[in-house]
Amino acid sequence: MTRVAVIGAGPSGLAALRAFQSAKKKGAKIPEVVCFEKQDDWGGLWKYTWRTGLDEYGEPVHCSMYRYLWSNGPKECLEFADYTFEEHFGKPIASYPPRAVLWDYIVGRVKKAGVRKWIRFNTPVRMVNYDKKKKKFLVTSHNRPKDIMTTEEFDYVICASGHFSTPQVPFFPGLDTFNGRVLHAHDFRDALEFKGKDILIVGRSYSAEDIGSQCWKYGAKSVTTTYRSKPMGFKWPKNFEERPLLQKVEGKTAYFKDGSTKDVDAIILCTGYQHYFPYLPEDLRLKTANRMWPPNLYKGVVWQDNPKFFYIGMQDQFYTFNMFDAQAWYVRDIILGRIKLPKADAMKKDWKKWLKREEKLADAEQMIWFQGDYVKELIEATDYPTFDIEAVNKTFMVWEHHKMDDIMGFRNNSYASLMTGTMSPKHHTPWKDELDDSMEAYLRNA
Ligand code: FAD
Ligand code: NA7
Repeated sequence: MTRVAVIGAGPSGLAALRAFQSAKKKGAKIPEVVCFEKQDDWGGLWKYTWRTGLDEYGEPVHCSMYRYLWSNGPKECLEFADYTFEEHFGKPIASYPPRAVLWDYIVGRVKKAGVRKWIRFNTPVRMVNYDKKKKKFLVTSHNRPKDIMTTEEFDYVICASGHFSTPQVPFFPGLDTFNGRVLHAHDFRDALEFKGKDILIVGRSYSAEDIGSQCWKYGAKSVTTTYRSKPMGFKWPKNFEERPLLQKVEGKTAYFKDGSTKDVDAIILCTGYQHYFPYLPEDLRLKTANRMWPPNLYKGVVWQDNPKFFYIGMQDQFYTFNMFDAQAWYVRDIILGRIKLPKADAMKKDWKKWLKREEKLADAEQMIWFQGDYVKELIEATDYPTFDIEAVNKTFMVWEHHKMDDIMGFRNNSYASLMTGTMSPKHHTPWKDELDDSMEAYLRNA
């Protein structure tokens, strides 16, 4: 029997499981699917843990999410086309759910699909090799509770282990003698730790924006962010400011590129993540920065040098859950023989065309339209339920405007579902005043 290994049970890996299960439900004969997951539960980054550093087995903690995290984009843009929020919660809900609500939603679909039995939890993949003679992958995994390493043969491998977990940590002179806490966003958990403190945030992207906003919301005395390329440019509240790049730290004093200084209590490095696959050999390993079109992937998923090896979710992301679905359905259909791959040179020509277009993208709006076009192309090739991509792009545009208008208030807006047409209700409490991020609080009717 044909065997498929899926590495990771986050939203991307779960999309792959759901894709196969949905084909089976429609009567197709599907391969045996085995999903390896290093954590003790599913949901990937959305599965919160208080742990940082190493877990109970000595594995690097995967989670980069923190308490009080609310969706940073409208839920309407990430909604599954085959399982709506309304179906899951039994009623329309507001547009920027906290982490626990989104985790519940992700998990709801795969519970319904009954695919948990395909997953081996607490089992990190240690190595994957391709045996050219046998034309099989040898996947070595480690059952941590039993401490047993096993090597098994698979016909296909889908790598869905995420790329926002291994931090990218630059050094600034004086960090080693700084008289306060220094941490990377990956290890940030509870904003209350920084209540009453002056904090410095390095970076200008989503983590910097959101961790800075959270610390402000939970009572930091001041938030200073420092940028390398350009400021974020939002209308920040009065104790929140942006400065050019940090040059050095002396004692508790931070020195910036414009010659200014600021005394701070803690430094949070929101400097991004690495695509890091320690379990992959050279000939299968994707090497890329965090970008909209990582190279060497036909249709963004097929590994050019071995088209029986796939990646899901490796792009920088505006689109998330439904893009992972589009990718998973596409990969499934290649494996099921429903989509025929072209020859190697034609695949290369195709992804290079996308790469060329990506290199010219000038701003977030162009990136959104680019990613929308990509998702559309994949969806048209499979039986994943179609939805109005242009309307999703337009919702993203409105979201961007809402952020520019009011960075601490954009989450108070609501949008219409692009799957059901239902307008989402407004949340009962403004985001900046709602300190309780539990599912019960969020789902409570006003
Ligand atoms: P992940 O969620 O990272 O899942 C990968 C899985 O692979 C994990 O379960 C991990 O344990 C497992 N794994 C890793 N290595 C191995 C191994 N060797 N063997 C076995 N298993 C392994 N997206 C949004 O849509 N909205 C948001 O508001 C949002 N906020 C975010 C906030 C933060 C702080 C971060 C870091 C990301 C955020 N994202 C958000 C983007 C996020 O990347 C996606 O939502 C989604 O989690 C990606 O899913 P994934 O399955 O590709 O990766
Ligand atoms: P991103 O989006 O990859 O951004 C990384 C940021 O880190 C970006 O602003 C970079 O600056 C900055 N960076 C990286 N290296 C340095 C150095 N050496 N000095 C200063 N600044 C640096 O990662 P995020 O963590 O923000 O977001 C990842 C995901 O988490 C995202 O999907 C969200 O939904 C949540 P640059 O912009 O290049 O000047």
